[in-house]
Amino acid sequence: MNTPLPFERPVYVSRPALPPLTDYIRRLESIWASNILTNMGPMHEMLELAVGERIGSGRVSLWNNGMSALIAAVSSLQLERRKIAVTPFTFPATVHAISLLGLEPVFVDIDDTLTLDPVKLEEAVDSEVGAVMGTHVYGRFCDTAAIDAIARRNDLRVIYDGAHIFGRSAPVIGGEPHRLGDITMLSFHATKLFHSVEGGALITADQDVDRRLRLIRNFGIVNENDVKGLGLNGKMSEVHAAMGLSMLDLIDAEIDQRLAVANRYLEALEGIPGIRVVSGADGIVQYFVLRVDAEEFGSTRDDLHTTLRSLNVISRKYFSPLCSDFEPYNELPSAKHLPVARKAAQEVIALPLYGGLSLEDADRIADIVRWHQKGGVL
Ligand code: T4K
Repeated sequence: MNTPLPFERPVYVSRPALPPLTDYIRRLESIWASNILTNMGPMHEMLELAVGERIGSGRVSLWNNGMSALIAAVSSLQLERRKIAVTPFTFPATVHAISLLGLEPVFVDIDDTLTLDPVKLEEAVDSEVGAVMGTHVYGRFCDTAAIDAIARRNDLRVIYDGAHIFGRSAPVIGGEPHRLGDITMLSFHATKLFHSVEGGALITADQDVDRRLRLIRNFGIVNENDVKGLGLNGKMSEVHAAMGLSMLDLIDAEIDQRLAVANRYLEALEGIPGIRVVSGADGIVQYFVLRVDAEEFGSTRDDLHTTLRSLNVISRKYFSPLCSDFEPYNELPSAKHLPVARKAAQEVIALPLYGGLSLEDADRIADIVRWHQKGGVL
């Protein structure tokens, strides 16, 4: 194989899809006309309904980002026990949402699915643990049935960080009640398959939880004369909601394009020793992630990452280092022994995946992986 040529411009791990500008401007014009810019205006209400319809289950509230939504989710559960069991294999937001509220994360190892290991979870639960927070990493669902059973036995509340699950996921969430836990969070950040530039949502089947969440979202304000409980400003603005509405019109086309790119990668990477593709659930194409078995591949994930970068392919090591290794957490006793998560963090690499990536570019990226495996050096 010839030495691959570098891409002329960086190829990023993700690129936001954008609606036609005219479509977005049409919505902005209506905002200009109404002079309502935020505080649950008409765009917000339309998007909340539309996302709810697409999800097809539970009550959906919109938020200004996934992280504030997670903080609100934890806060709304009014836990008496001060610890929350959580995966270390996630984005820092998941764990910070626990710690910022003065609660303590208890890290629980993952299994080969890259989500919480139910056996380890049950071992970690003691009288101080009041909830569990799992991440459906890359759109791979946690074993929600097993977690539900553990939660019932131990009187735990359950939150799912579903930052990555938006896709053709409605039937997946809607089909089985335990899929939602008490609350599931979605992120609508610009780097997500569906986005509103910044944004997020919470889904719950519990009417009381939903009511509390809506209070928290707006400073705890009940009415002009009353504030009930603590709250924050978690509201999604009208300009963000307008973007969400415009993006909803595009989302199925974006999913189709991403599936085509993902399938092309699958073909082009076939037969490379030491490479395993880790995909999301059906119709969830948030990331295209490889696990690199250094021995079989003949090189480490880090070396592959360096080669890709040298050729202008900006792959990412989601999620490495583990959250448990970061400074706020690395002294916790539960941060010490997480062998399965640690191995995963050494092996994962996310290749560029977005609708605008051409199939030829996917081939070129796969060729770089193959060339690197065959011992190519720059
Ligand atoms: N839980 C989980 C499991 C999460 O993954 C996340 C967020 C959250 C919770 C929190 O949800 P939010 O509060 O964000 O709603 C990015 C995103 O900022 C973050 O939302 C996401 N997860 C995380 C996995 O990825 P970075 O630091 O990797 O982003 P950045 O700026 O390096 O972007 C990645 C690439 O995307 C860039 O190389 C270029 C491209 N890009 C990025 C942006 C922002 C664009 O092309 N255009 C853009 O506007 O965190």
